[in-house]
Amino acid sequence: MTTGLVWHERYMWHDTGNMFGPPALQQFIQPLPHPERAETKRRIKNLLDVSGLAARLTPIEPRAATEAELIRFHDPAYVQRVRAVSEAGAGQLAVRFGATPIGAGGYDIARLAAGGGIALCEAVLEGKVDNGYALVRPPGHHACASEAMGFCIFGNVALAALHLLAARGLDRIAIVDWDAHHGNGTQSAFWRDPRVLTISIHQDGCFPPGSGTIAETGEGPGRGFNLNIPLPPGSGNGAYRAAFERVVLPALHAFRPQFVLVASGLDAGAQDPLARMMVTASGYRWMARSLLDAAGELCAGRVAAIHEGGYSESYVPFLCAGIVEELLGGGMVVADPFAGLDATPYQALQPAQADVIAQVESVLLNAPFRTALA
Ligand code: 9RB
Ligand code: ZN
Repeated sequence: MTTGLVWHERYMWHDTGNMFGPPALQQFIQPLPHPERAETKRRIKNLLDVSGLAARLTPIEPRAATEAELIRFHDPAYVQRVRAVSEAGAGQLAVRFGATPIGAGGYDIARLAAGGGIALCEAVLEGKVDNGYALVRPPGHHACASEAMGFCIFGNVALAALHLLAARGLDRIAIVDWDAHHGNGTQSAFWRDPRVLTISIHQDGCFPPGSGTIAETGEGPGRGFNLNIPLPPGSGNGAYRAAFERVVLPALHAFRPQFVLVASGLDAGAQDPLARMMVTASGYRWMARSLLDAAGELCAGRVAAIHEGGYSESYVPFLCAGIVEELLGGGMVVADPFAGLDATPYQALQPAQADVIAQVESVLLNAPFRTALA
């Protein structure tokens, strides 16, 4: 396999500052760096480099998404506001839940993140690489048409899908979001659009507040083309595997995408400070492998993973390396130093988790593209 890697030093310069959390925390605790900071992502790149994996990857140069590309999803007034705050030096973009600061130059970096996903999709479509990973920041899956949210400024994955539709003439794209938080922004981008099947597996009731229920399935022509799998806190490899076997993979086979995009958040990992899930590197590897196998059958293996959240400085690099190794075709150069977590009690599918998955299975059985479901 040839696997592309999108990376740019400038991604590390997106400045989120050191004010995170509710005011009551900030009053008494020495300011902490924002969780969505460069360090985790730089440590991923470092591990890819020192392990020799990066040398096996094809570098894909990102470019800044143009304003015309951004407004395929975003409100032009919102794009101008992001630009104005960035040009003014810094500021808080989020109108709800705080937490989405931007620093000087952040507008161009956010456009480079969106453009990184687009560049990767183009490289895959042109056959320059078979698949790839875009190690971008800021992340994107909470960003809405006219609202920054949850560290996300522009909807990187949504914009990549819109590019494949608008500029490359594709008409069926699947997005699988394994970030521990609900991919609400991506969901909103295709809420009424049957060309894009959006699937989010996330921790029930984590972030954004109140978002990501099973009942959110899309509207109008898009009805049935959005699947949410809100798993209970504490879900691990067994729950994620069952969600894939019973929902994600059957949905992909029924929908028959021409391209699979992954919103690759690594905060479902067992050591994450911003979520309460228990996925290990072997769990992320298994999910990556099963998506690659499905994409191999359905769309010539066209898979582009675009980075989202993931905040454990010690674990996230190993989760990402595992995914990248699967993209490269398997094998194990970078073993999980925390593989002992695989044997944590309750890693196997639990009844409360199976119950949620069964509910989503029945939503899937009524999906408009269900005819191919045997
Ligand atoms: C704050 C709140 C957050 C915001 C974002 C995340 C995770 C994002 C991610 C977690 C907690 C609320 C600062 C609510 O990784 N997505 O993939 N907390 N946000 N209230 N306040 C004051
Ligand atoms: Zn997340």
